[in-house]
Amino acid sequence: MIHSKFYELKKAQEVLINKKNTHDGGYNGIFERYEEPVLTREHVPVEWRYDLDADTNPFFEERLGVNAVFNSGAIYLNGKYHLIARVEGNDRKSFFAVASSDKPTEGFTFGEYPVILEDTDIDETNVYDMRVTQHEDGWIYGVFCSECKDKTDPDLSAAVAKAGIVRTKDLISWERLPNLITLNSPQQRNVCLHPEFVDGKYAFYTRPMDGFIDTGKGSGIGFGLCEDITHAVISEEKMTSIRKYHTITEVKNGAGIVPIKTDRGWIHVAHGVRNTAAGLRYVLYVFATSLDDPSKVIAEPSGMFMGPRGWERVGDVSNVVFTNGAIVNEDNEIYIYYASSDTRLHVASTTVGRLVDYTFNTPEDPLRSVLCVRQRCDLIKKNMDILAKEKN
Ligand code: M1P
Repeated sequence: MIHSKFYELKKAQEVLINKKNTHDGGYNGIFERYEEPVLTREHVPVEWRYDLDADTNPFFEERLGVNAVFNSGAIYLNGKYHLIARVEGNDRKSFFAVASSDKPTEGFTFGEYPVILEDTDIDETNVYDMRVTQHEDGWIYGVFCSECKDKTDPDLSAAVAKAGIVRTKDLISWERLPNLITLNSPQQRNVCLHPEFVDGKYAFYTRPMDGFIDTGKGSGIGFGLCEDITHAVISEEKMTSIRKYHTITEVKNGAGIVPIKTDRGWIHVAHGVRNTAAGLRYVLYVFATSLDDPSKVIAEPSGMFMGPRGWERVGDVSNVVFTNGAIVNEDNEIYIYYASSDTRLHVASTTVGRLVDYTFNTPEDPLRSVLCVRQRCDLIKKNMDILAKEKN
């Protein structure tokens, strides 16, 4: 007989999954945050964590616990919202799992099994952060970080990050393709496939890195083309959004969501990292690239689009917001799925119109305090004139 606790846990989980999610009441005109996370470790099916056999689990103990559910790819298919989440076991290894819902902000339930990746490399130890691209070639691609121990370095934490590639038509069976090779960058993380061919080739946003954590000479988000995605090799990476001194991207930045096509350009929501006395701080920022040349930045609003707030600041890796997935539906609503502190997954909503307005009408960072004050005083003066006029 199955332990009664199983049914209790299932019931509690159902309540959690179906809990209505509403805006948190904050206002900036740009996006709305939702109060409840869309995925947490409590959303992971009980059957994935417990052994239901009373003989082998008489105390109904959790056997394979889950520590966190966070950085998630996202795709909208046949009217359903799908998240391809990073699920991290208590053993620190991550894997991917698809959770789907009819609604963008609540009701996400995992499928029967996690994503089964083909085991192509005995040295691959961890996989995480899949960006899911519906490509114009008809496939859905997932590009993720594939991590191995750096055997050339005796330091036990030394690792090598590469970009793994899979493709699917149904989010159930996934074909593994060889990892991306970037001839000029020894390591890659935060790689994202552009949804359209560029000059007849597959186009990737990359993040050249000298080391596993440090981007080193890597000056920002790169862009490269390859002929054949089944043996993807990029021989040249151009820079798109670059890191800048004393900005939110000073330490590193990386591609986030698959860029959203608008009539003004491709809009990217990426992450930027700065150092602080309390450690690294990760925020989201926005930039746009040209429709004619998706490597060319044509707008970059100043500063952060979204930073960690309130309880989002606390988790396994505190002071982090991170995104690798967003959905645009047929009503031009945008749902950005972002994780906080490498622990849980949230959602924020906006619209194509509002995001375009933010991207192209928010002033750029003038990069020096004296110019920032001038920028702000110009705004205040404009408003004072409007208020004075209103009074008369
Ligand atoms: O811990 C914060 C994030 O760190 C990494 O991002 P980046 O490569 O830009 O430093 C990623 O491992 C990401 O998963 C994680 O959320």
